[in-house]
Amino acid sequence: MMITYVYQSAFSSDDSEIITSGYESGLGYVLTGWMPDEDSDGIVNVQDLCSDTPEDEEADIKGCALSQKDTDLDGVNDRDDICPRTSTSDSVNYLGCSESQLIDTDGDGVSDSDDTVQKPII
Ligand SMILES: [Ca+2]
Ligand SMILES: [Ca+2]
Repeated sequence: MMITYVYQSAFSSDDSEIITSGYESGLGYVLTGWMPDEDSDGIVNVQDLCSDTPEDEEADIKGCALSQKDTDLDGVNDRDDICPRTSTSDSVNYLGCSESQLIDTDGDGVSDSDDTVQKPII
């Protein structure tokens, strides 16, 4: 027999688990699932790529907060990295910026490494 739920919801009773329930005609509300969420980031453990997500940060759909990611692989996490897209061959300062990302020859506020239109220097 196939059960069709006309309404489904997910909630967490104490933030360490995600419980799903549904409403089935004739039965009322029924429990449909339970999965642990140990770091309470809203992503269940089986889908969470980053354990121990800090409570004060929001996790993405993979369960990772900015402080747990390093998108440009420069050794500085995305929360602290003010220079995204650093070349992997460059060394960086504590803010995740390489030497070339700090140079702004035309003074327009865009570093030379990201600047596609250099203003003429007069
Ligand atoms: Ca997580
Ligand atoms: Ca960087």
